[in-house]
Amino acid sequence: MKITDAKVFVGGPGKNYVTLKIVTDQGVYGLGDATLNNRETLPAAYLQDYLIPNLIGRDPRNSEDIWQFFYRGAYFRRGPIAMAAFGAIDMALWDIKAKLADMPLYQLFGGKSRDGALVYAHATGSDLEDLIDSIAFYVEQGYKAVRVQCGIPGMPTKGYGVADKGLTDTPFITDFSGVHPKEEIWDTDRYMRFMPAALSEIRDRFGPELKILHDVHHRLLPREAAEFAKAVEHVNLFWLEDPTPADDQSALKLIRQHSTVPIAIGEVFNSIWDCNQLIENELIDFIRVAVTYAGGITHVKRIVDLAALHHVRTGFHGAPSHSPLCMAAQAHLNAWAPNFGIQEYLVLDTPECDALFPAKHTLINGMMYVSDEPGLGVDFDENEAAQYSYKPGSHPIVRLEDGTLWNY
Ligand code: CS2
Ligand code: MG
Repeated sequence: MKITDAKVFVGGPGKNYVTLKIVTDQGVYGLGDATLNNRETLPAAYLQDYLIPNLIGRDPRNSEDIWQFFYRGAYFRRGPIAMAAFGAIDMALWDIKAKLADMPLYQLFGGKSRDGALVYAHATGSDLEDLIDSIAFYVEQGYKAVRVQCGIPGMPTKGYGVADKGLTDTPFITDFSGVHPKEEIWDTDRYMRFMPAALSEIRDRFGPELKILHDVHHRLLPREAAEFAKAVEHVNLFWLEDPTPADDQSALKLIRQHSTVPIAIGEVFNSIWDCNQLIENELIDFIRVAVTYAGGITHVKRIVDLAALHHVRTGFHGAPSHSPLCMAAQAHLNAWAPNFGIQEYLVLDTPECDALFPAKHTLINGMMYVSDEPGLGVDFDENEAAQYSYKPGSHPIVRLEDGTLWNY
């Protein structure tokens, strides 16, 4: 069996999805996602210029050797651009393998450990009452877990994950305003004074059952993160996410010394070497990698297996930037993983997105049910794709009030 062609498509409704289609001489094709948010053209170029020419003619069933060829053969290893490009190839090869076996992907991992996988939605508010309304909106829809992000009184600009007033289900589409980032201002003191009490109030309003998650989004220093984690311990959060940048994995020890709040980290990681110390030293409770950014299914399965040895559960990234292909790969891993935790779910469920990526996965009452179709369970409509093209966008950058460049 041989790979005869591979095509890359960039664009989509509200997103610059980077979709790879690998075609074989037996007519079976595989789909993969290389969407690196706000840097989408780079994995696309890596695929077109370097990886695809070395893919043609290979046996698509040899996904491990192909992964090793591209990882070791690059010489300069890792990084989100390369790992997103490999990730797409790997995802597509697993899709082909499962189609050949006439099985949904999760069967190739070891079958189902659960029917439904718990997901969480993003509640957001410009102030606490707005956020309470947003949480109530998702609880009404049957979600059992909700991430909560709130505007901070007096904060010069909105702050992370905050929608304008009255928008409860804001589909966070890419800001296609070009490559020049907008600037936001952050003030840690205002956040530290307001957010712990706000989380407390949310717990009081919604009772003990609701799983409440909060994303600090890398904004605190390790000591501040330890103080914050201690201050919210009584809230019984499901998790506190990215409390401090984890480039320095050992910095997380300080939080563990001061609080039992569950810690979730990993959405910015692209390899097992970014998180092996966090996992082996049990400094986190959830690993947040995404199949696309972290080298595909083959590499993410290694991370999941290491995490399982250390009581660390999965909490795969599922931001609006993720393609339904990445979310499908994660849905299959979520069905299988013995150490599944929760899945972030914010894919744009719009008719346009469904037309581009016809899929059979279902979301009912805050639970994701994986498709039993052979392969990933998602298709890709090239005719639909023809109407989209790349539009440059960028994350904001964040400064402190004195101008210091901070973490977005
Ligand atoms: C966020 C992400 O979903 C999350 O947990 O941290 O949405 C993040 O802001 C984006 O992926 C950045 O591109
Ligand atoms: Mg996050």
